[in-house]
Amino acid sequence: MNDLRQFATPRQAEYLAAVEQHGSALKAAKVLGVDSSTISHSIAGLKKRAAKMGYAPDHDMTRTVPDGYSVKGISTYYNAEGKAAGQWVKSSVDRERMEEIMREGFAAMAEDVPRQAPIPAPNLTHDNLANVYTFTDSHVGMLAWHKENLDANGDWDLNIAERVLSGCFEYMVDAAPSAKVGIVAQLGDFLHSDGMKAITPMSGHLLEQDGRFPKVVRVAIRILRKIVNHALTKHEKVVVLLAEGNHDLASSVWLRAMFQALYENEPRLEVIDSELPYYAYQHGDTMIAWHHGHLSKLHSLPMLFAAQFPKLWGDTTRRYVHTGHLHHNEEKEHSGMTVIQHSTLAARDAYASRGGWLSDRNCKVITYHDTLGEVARNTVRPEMVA
Ligand SMILES: [Mn+2]
Repeated sequence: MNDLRQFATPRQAEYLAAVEQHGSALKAAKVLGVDSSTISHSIAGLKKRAAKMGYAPDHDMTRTVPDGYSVKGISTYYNAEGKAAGQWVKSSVDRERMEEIMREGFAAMAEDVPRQAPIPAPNLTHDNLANVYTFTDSHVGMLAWHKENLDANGDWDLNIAERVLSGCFEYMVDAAPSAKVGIVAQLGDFLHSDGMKAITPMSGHLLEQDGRFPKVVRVAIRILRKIVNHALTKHEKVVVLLAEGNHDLASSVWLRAMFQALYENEPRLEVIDSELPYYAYQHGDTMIAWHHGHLSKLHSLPMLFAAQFPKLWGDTTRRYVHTGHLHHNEEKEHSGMTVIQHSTLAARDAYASRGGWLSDRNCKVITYHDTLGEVARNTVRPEMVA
């Protein structure tokens, strides 16, 4: 069936059939009880979409392209009699539609992920406490060379990332109090690049990447599984945040879908299920919130969280929001909420070194009491596990 109907929504198909049956949009509109302009706008929209896919028979365009692609250009050459004698159809990827297909794909893929078997719970934990293990801007897949950042420990590649990230995380877990709740706060930019092209997804900047993207994905998943499983041995309840960062807009989507599926049979684990990159968790009278830092400035976070989570805000008396993105430490107590910007464990790539952005490398576990707020803190540095 090579006509407009193949591109139509059910509603548009109904309009097309009615126009065909009754002879005009005006007559069809009367029968269907809608305005005739509704029908003509709808059919005009349909023709536009069909043309984008390569179908506009009035213009000799009848060669369509697959879903997820759009027609970039068609050139037809006509013979002396004015008849179409040949045609080039050039297609390109339809970004919006590709993203939609990708999201559908992630959801479908997650259905087949083998489920992690439940891990036995620890015996004794402190009911009032929640540990927040923050690691942000890990940039797994980034390549840094000590000759370019003048840091003796300044190399960063897939192997080093795996060793440092899982090592520091285990160090944090073992050093922290036996809290009932453990929150694994992966605060975004966990993956350095977001697809087969080593560029940032938002602005297209070229990235220094170690290895092929499928390899980066495997290492990223392996690190996170190891970390989450280790947290499950220490805490009665484990909450996992897989935040969106500006380097992993799409990858954070499949990470959340995947980890929800992977731990579906683990009743002690909860993945924070939000596609809005502002996240919050209530621990008694303490509100713990997160935002990678790519969309809002630090000083505007308290008001924004109050507006986005009014009930949680009103229910709590101690409030903390954690961010990353800028790779250095900064902490300030605002009215009603303390804003904590975290450092990163990753080394500096040539881009950051040449730009002069120097920062200390560490990760922190902060322990929150349900009524008293912050009561303990541990800092772990890459050298401690090297
Ligand atoms: Mn970032």
